[in-house]
Amino acid sequence: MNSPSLSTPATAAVDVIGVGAGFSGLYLAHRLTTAGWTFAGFEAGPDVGGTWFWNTYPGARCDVESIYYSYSFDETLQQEWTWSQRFAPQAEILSYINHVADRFDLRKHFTFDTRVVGATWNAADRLWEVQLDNGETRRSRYLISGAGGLSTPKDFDVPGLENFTGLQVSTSRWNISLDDLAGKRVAVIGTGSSGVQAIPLIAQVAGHLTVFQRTPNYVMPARNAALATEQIDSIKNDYPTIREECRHSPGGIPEYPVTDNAFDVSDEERQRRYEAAYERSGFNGVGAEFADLLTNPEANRTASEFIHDKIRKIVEDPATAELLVPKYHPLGAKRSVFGTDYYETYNRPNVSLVSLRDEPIQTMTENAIVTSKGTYEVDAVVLAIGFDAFTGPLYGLDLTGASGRKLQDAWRDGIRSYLGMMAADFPNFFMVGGPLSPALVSNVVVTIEQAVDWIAELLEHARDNDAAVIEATAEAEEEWVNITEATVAPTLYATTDSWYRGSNVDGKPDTFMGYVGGVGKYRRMCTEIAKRGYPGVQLDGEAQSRHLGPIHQEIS
Ligand code: NA7
Repeated sequence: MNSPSLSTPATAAVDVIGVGAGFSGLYLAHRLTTAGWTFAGFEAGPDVGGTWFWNTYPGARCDVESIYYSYSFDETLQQEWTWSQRFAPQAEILSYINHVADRFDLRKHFTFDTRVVGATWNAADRLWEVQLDNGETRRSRYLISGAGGLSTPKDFDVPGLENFTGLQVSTSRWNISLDDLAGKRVAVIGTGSSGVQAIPLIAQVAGHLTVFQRTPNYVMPARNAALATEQIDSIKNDYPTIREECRHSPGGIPEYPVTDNAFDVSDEERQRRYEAAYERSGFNGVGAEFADLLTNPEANRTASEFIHDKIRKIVEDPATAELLVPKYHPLGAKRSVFGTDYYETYNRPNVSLVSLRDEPIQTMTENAIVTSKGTYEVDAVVLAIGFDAFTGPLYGLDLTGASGRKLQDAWRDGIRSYLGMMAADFPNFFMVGGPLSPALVSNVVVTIEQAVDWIAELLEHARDNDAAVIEATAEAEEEWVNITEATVAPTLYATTDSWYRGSNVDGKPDTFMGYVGGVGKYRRMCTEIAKRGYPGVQLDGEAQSRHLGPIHQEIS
């Protein structure tokens, strides 16, 4: 195959530098090298897997069903891989990613144990100068981030943590065995998805487990189960249809259409539907049962109270149950959590709960957590405190754009992007599932595949037009920011502090970091943008149209 490379300057080693070897980076490498581009990938970890390489804590699994949370780009791949469970555990997802890397011979495109620590746009040569943590600089025409949304752990902002001399581990960099906690007095700080998955398993081995909870969350039962042979056969027969449904759905999974509102039905019917959703579980669970649950606070209250009742029924100690009841946000407005035996775990005699809303941590000593109300002696502390989502990994690249400004300065007052894939003033830089894309609130693998394909086609479009520089216009970026804000504004997401809005990291601007109009609509819009010659995108500084225009309103 002839190289499709542009007349790349002799100093540019490769057409594309890709960051990360997780779901995004691997498909990027496959898609672009198959099309003939030269590609050099850099991965900070020692092997492929991204999030699924690092998050090895007990109980780690994806809460999107594995048959959907997997690549769709190759029919043979999806026929030959068999998932064992509805929600595969981390080790199985990592095996799958390794299988994909082996099957398509993708490791050869990556340098491992090597982190991208800086990148500067060289306007004269029209390429990126990319600095690596081994001191080398590499050059590429395009720079594409597949660094993920949840790959930079949040700073350990627990006061006095440095005083603690016992065992300390974080869920996102788990480097001990569960047995290391056997018989110990263990503290878990944080009750998001990671904490909720780990807590029941830690409780089984710990001498005593104390959970330090800041914000109680809605935890719905995952209902994980082995997949039966007949189910697997039927899925494999239907895969093309299932994948197409995912691509055109709101959240990247096949969803049965819900059009009625919570008060359209009787109280009894509503309860019946919530019960059925609770039994069935699945992405968004009870929170997806009526169309207005994320827009009408009264409607939401019916679903929230349904979960409150479940908690009060499961947890035997009424005082503990009340602490676990989520009362600071509506169901679904912050990432819902799916667990196995989570609330039941608080019935164990060796488990207790501390509410940090009632008694904040003041400091830690060498062997204790000191709150405003008491001192809790522990041998081990497990931090499950989350991530600096989306911007953490991007700012880690320390990008300097065309005007000499850093990305973190360009976004200081609010996070911006064009379609979640490009940023004005950062030519030839692309993000797979970046901020303001649907990645935040969808089955991210669907968004990843769509973004990689769209970016690949845009590179081909530029090549066909003999253009070397691709850049989103500031006008189109502004329009996309406005569209994402207007889409989220009527929803309850906008009213709730969460990592979705950067509220978990001090100093982060308040921007809801996703597009909530649905992956189907987003895909159709991106396809239409390509069809119309990429409005909002400049090739070599020449704008076909500087504006995105009314495409978003025109697409249903
Ligand atoms: P999350 O969902 O951000 O959860 C972090 C938890 O840690 C949450 O309960 C936080 O309380 C709590 N937290 C954070 N910082 C502190 C401090 N300093 N002190 C006490 N408690 C703290 O992260 P996860 O890793 O569980 O899940 C991330 C995503 O991965 C998840 O949403 C899925 O998409 C997969 P808060 O709610 O902020 O009050």
